[in-house]
Amino acid sequence: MVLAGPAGSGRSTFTAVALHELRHRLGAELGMALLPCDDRTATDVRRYEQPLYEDAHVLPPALPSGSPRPLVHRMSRRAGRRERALTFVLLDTAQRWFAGGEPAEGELRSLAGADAIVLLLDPQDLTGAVPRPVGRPPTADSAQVVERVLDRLRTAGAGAPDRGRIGIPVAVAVAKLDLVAPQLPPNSPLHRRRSPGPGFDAVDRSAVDAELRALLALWQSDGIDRRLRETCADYQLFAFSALGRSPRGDAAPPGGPRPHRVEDPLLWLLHRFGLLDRAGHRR
Ligand SMILES: Nc1nc2c(ncn2[C@@H]2O[C@H](COP(=O)(O)OP(=O)(O)O)[C@@H](O)[C@H]2O)c(=O)[nH]1
Ligand SMILES: [Mg+2]
Repeated sequence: MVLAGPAGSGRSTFTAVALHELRHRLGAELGMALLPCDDRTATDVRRYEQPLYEDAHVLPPALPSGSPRPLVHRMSRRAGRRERALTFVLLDTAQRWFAGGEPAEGELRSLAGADAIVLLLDPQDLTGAVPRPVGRPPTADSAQVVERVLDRLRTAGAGAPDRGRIGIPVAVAVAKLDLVAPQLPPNSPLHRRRSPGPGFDAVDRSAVDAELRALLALWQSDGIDRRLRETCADYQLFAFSALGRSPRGDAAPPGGPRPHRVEDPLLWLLHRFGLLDRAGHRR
């Protein structure tokens, strides 16, 4: 799974918090084990977790530094007598990949080999969602990054193309939902928490997807949705907050991350890849 998005959209924070949640909370809830496949992954995961969970510090903007390395875990789950397992590879991307110009060879290779994409949108780029911070560089624009990623995915021939469209599952997620949540109506499905249990909630999934489609239109960003519909055979819209509230400068919010729906894109993908059944449906 390749994680893409503009600089500062929260890719590295998502990586840290989603892995932490999978290992410490969701794993037990879903009856699932997540084990690093090699020492390098174990060391790299610590570089993501330590600042946020131990040093109470936001992640350095330069993470991942150098050539991004995939984090490789074995994910396994017992369902009845059978064990289902998959190799879960997460690649947090370097910003320069999506900054424009010709795609580099390493970039195309990673995209061509990806089984799934998680593509983050920064709500600060969506007109009318939250004000765009002064000084945010024009290269850090979510709509532009969506264009580039879709373009590169097609060039790389990711997945078996489906009638000319990108065949692999694409999860598109509005990050930093805490910035947007106060303006949402009280009955918005985005406020809801996931009902605990070892399943994938398809009803909640379609409510959230529909809500986000409506919100993108409201935020004058329905061009993004149109583009996704034209180019992706299998995509869904998500929204999450990894931290739960805004950091103050470089200090992580007191008490550490309080994520909201950060696991949603992963649960959808685990469902798509056969590791997780729909809630109430057991194989
Ligand atoms: N309010 C809020 N800020 C966040 C959240 N996730 C990340 N950020 C902040 O957004 C900035 C960029 O995050 P980072 O993960 O480094 O983005 P990346 O460049 O895409 O890897 C940092 O200051 C983070 O603390 C969130 O859930 N809510
Ligand atoms: Mg980063």
